[in-house]
Amino acid sequence: MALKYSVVLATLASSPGGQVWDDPDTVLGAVADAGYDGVDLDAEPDRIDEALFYSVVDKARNLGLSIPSLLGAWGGWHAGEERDLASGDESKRSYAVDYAKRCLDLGATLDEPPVYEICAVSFVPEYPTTTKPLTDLRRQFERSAREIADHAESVGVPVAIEPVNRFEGYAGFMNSVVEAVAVVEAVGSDYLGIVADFFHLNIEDGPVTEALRTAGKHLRHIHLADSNRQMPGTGHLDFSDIVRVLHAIDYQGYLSIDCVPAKPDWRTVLTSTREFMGQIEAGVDLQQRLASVA
Ligand SMILES: [Mn+2]
Repeated sequence: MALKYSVVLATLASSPGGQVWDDPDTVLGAVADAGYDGVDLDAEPDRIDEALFYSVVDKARNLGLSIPSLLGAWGGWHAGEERDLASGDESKRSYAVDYAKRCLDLGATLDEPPVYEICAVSFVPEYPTTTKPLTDLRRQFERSAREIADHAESVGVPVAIEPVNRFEGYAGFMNSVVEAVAVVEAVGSDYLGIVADFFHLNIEDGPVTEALRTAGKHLRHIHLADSNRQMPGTGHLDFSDIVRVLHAIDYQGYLSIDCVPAKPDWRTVLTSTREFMGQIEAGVDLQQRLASVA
């Protein structure tokens, strides 16, 4: 079965003219024309004007675009404030949990519940290793994940952990899929899963295909990029192998473009990614047909 494709719209905003909140008709029109199935919107209930948010939701729907995911902002560079789900400071940790709960409430107002993403990111990056004890980070993050998953269940909106590479998240904590699986299984909620971002996986996990199998039934959403965080086809990931694994684990979610910065320009990112993935999928289908007549 054909895979479904979406676009993390925040990633297009780094290219002139690609900011959906400034020009929704142009950006959403280009996404629909390029053959996408959906768009991922920013989860900022306190910052994005409500009327603007729902006008974008309506425009997307009228173009036949679903909203498979809401993107949480966790890094200081992205959020502009401290949102630390692994903080040892209880007031800071609960501030981040409250942000997540408001995002889930926002997701609950949409026709189809989107997957909402959470990450463990320190406000001030420490490299090569965080100075905070890993056991403390794990305990605090798991507590946050459990509180958020409880809320997710009560409002019927799924939540998923995105492991983030050491340069952007905590260096040494929640960087890999296997760490996320451990928290997901410890919490044990059907409403808590995993987001696999190929750029992060390529840095922190083993082969991307192996990491996808490790995520397995917990995989809720994918951030699509090549090993260099640019358009698929420009790095060294084997997308034919990736597509075969997604079929093998019966992945039902979307692959959403998360290529930053959007180069050479946002329109090329849209059209080239969709064309490339279409060719990859067609090649995998042809291989299967050849095998079936051998
Ligand atoms: Mn991502």
